[in-house]
Amino acid sequence: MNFETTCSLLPHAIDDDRIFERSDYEKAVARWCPGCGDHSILTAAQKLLAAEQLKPERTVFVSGIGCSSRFPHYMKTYGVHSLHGRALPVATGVKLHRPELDVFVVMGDGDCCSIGAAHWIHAVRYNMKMVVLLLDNNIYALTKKQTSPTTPQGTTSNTQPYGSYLPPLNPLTTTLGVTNASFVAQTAEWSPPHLEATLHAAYRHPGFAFVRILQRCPIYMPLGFQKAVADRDLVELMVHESGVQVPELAKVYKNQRAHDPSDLAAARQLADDNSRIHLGLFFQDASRPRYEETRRVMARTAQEKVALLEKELDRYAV
Ligand SMILES: Cc1ncc(C[n+]2csc(CCOP(=O)(O)OP(=O)(O)O)c2C)c(N)n1
Ligand code: SF4
Ligand SMILES: [Mg+2]
Repeated sequence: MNFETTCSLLPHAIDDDRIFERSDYEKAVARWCPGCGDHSILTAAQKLLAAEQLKPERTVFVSGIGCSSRFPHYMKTYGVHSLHGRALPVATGVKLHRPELDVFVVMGDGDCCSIGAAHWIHAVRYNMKMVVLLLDNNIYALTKKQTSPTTPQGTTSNTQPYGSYLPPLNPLTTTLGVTNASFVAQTAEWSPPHLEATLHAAYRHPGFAFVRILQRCPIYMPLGFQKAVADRDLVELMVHESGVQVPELAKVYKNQRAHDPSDLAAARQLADDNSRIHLGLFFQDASRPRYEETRRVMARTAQEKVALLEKELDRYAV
């Protein structure tokens, strides 16, 4: 586990008059391949933090393991590059103990939908306030082209050289099927205006904001999503006054569908429709209960903690 801190994040350096530029959130030069969709997601995240003026020392990016999970290394905030599939339990712990922090979770499709699937289901139900980004390139990229749960049927890979046999898992219908889901959106890294608007909506949501970001991996899935980038007819924008609003895309995508994000049944039906790639907000309900409201760990001073510990130990004194 790699806990990242820099001197500039220490409390003595805090000055509340600070104005943050996007560059204030930039850290190491990203080592992703040229053309990797992760680059534009990183830019969008840094722009969101600057737009919202999030304090670096009050912001945490948590990831698992994968190409996408290198994300925290490139953000000048706190970060935990944890274990494969374990980003959500780590983020849950951070949020329970430090509810005042802004928590962002970055996972790949293997990370979230395979080894981390059990955590994913329960985290959706817990509905703790955090922005959760699924960087879905339909492949295990870090481990060099292994089939993931979202790999399209028939794709040849190093683990399934004759083509993947099973139909892929749909992260949207899965999330929308979990009790207490409160925000489910889909966007694409090749449409920065849509991506940025979606991240804003997710950040403003008072609960677990799940965003599936379709992400190109030109190395191991060179054809994946390329058709949709070249042919805008394959994409359909979901439009609604309560949805993700991107007026400048009205002329870009001629296929548009009115969808009211308060309608869960319609959201599930739409998420199950594979005729086009739907971009937008499938579902939002800001009133759903949040786990941290009932299970918040009370803030205590060090002395109070020691006193409570002593009291607990005294119960076993003989
Ligand atoms: C417990 C464990 N199992 C397996 C691995 C090997 N492993 C590392 S990353 C990865 C898959 C990454 O794919 P994904 O989550 O889709 O991220 P991407 O690289 O595509 O961004 C696997 C299987 C590991 N590091 N730890
Ligand atoms: S292998 Fe694919 S996902 Fe990984 S950095 Fe390269 S382009 Fe991105
Ligand atoms: Mg992947």
